[in-house]
Amino acid sequence: MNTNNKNWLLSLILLAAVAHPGLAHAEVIQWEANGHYYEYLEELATWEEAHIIAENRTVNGNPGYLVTLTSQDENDFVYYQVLGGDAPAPWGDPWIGGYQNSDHSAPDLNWHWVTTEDFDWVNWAPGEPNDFDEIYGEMYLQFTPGGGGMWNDHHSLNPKPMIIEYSNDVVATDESSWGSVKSLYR
Ligand SMILES: [Ca+2]
Ligand SMILES: [Ca+2]
Repeated sequence: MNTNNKNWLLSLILLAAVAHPGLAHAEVIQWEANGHYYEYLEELATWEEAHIIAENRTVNGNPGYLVTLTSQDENDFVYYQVLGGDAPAPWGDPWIGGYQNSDHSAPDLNWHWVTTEDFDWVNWAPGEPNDFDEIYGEMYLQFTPGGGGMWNDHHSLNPKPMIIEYSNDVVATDESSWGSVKSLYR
């Protein structure tokens, strides 16, 4: 695709995002590698709230879910192109779609994506995951503040912005299994 076509496509995508009602921060970008759409949503929510917000949104008929980062290339695209590198919102680095399914696990065990994708590629920041909060544990995934796109495990008590991915390729975790475990989380 030549530069003019790329610019035209980007304009179309941005126009579609601007036309989408109710967004606090509207910019939807498509990744050529997989055709998925990605959006940084500057709406503050706990991880559990963000999970629901994401699953109630669509772009061009593609259902949303908190972003799943399953390769270095995807992580780099989201961090540099969608989030703009080390320039996240000042009130906190955004949620991404990983969660841990037991508060009795070692910090690095039993992590899952909100989709059916395997949690086999990881990008932990040095010293993470660490269950730093001894009271609530740290069961949710976020970009670590100022951390070059690496990850931190965190509790869900502080509202943060989120990154949403949109595609028809992956089936979201069904609500029955999600419902049975989410009451464990903080
Ligand atoms: Ca993904
Ligand atoms: Ca942590």
